[in-house]
Amino acid sequence: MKVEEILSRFDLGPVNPGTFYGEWGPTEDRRLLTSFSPIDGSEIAKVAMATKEDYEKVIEATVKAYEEWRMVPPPKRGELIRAIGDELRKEKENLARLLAVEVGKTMTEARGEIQEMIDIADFAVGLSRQLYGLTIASERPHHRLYEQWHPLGAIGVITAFNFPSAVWSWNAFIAAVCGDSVAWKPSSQAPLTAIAVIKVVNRVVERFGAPRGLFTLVVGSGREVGEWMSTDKRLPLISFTGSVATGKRVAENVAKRLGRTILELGGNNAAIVTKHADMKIALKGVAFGALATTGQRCTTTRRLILHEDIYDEFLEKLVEIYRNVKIGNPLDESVLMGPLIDEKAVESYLKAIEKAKEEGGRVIYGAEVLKIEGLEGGHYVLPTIIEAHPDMEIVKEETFAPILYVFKFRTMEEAIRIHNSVPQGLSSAIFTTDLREEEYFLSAVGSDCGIANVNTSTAGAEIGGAFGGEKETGGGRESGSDAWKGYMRRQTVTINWGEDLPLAQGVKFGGD
Ligand code: UN1
Repeated sequence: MKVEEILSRFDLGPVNPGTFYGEWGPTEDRRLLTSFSPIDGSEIAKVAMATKEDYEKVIEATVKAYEEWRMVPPPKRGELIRAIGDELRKEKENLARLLAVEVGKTMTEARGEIQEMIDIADFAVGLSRQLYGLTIASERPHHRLYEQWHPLGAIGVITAFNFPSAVWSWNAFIAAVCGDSVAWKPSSQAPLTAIAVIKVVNRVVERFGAPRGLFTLVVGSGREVGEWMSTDKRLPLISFTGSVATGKRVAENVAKRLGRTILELGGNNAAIVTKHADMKIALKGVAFGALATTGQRCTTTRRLILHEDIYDEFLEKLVEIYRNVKIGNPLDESVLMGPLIDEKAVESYLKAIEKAKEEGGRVIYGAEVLKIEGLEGGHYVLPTIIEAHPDMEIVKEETFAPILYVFKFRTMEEAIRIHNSVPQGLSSAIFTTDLREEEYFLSAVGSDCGIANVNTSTAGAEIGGAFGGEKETGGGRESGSDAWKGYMRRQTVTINWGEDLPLAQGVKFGGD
């Protein structure tokens, strides 16, 4: 399928409006953002960026939608999300293709991302019949004490290029069944995917007669739109996915107005492979973790901690896998690794390798920029393995590229010390068949991450669990489990149905 054909499926032209506030905003007299394909560097289409006035319209519409939506019974909200899930099922292949062209994901991963949206829609539908609070024993006679959960408001969601649609849906579908409305600022590197998603979703919103500003869109620079959103008191919650540096800025802005944040920032995820590991599983788990999405996932395996007894053998086999990775056009179903997102990402890749070498690291595979015939404008690199030391500065940084740093360990204490020695704390994995090693890793002195996996990759979490991490990863949780509570306000209710007014803690007042 040609790019033009994919664009036409979503009614995307050469220049597209970048704001949606119940209707699409203007393109005239707007600064234009160009979306380039990382596959060959070609221009896909342009998008009009929001002015402050456009932004105001978006937030007004989102707030207005919330005011209506909050009184719709949650299971009715769920019906809308179920229909959105069905619409996504129909559009899965088209959306996946557009996403692959815009961010360079392989087709299987692009389909996986749309599937992730469908899955969270299903989860949200079930959730819409739950949203339950506790009833608590009251210390007073004829009193009932319980908690209920109310919608929070219009919320702001800021997403990154690497999961340009799924991360929005983790937030948006959960928020919507909770009774919130959602203003979305997508990544400037993936505005077309966002526009297509909003179009698909709003077909259903319209059909249902749901408020038209329930899911709005505002494309623009982070410096402007991100700043407007994080300082906007009308948005009680900002969910941000991106770098630690920008996340800190968002957190500061939102904290200044005592708003809430859900932060999903950098990861620097490690896999520990012990001498008791099932080699086949460990090799596949590490390779997928390090290479999927060309090393540009928050959950990418960036560090490999190998037991000394299996060190040489494991690396030899891993290098063999790396050698056979087919790199190229991600639309070709046989390709395993596509391009990096842009030229800047290639520079960061080269810079990190240089720094690693300066600090004493030894490249054992990769460290090369690739030019692929017919795709000369694309941003391809060889996946890279570097023998490193845990004290090196570069291994504490998240470089969004397929670079894997390898360390050697002897004892589990040492493995965990290396594992936990970075500022980030998102995902982690251990490969072992030994119960003691596994339990040690999962114990309070084990992995310090929000996600801890056994015999499976650091990447590729299911939507049913809460997603997020500790330390500089920001502490936020999105997606499944009880992450929904972050999108609602808790109200503690005390009801006195007696004929007296007994006070708590035995306090006497007046004539008692
Ligand atoms: C991200 O990279 O921001 O666990 C999200 C995974 C995916 C989500 C990654 N399900 O790798």
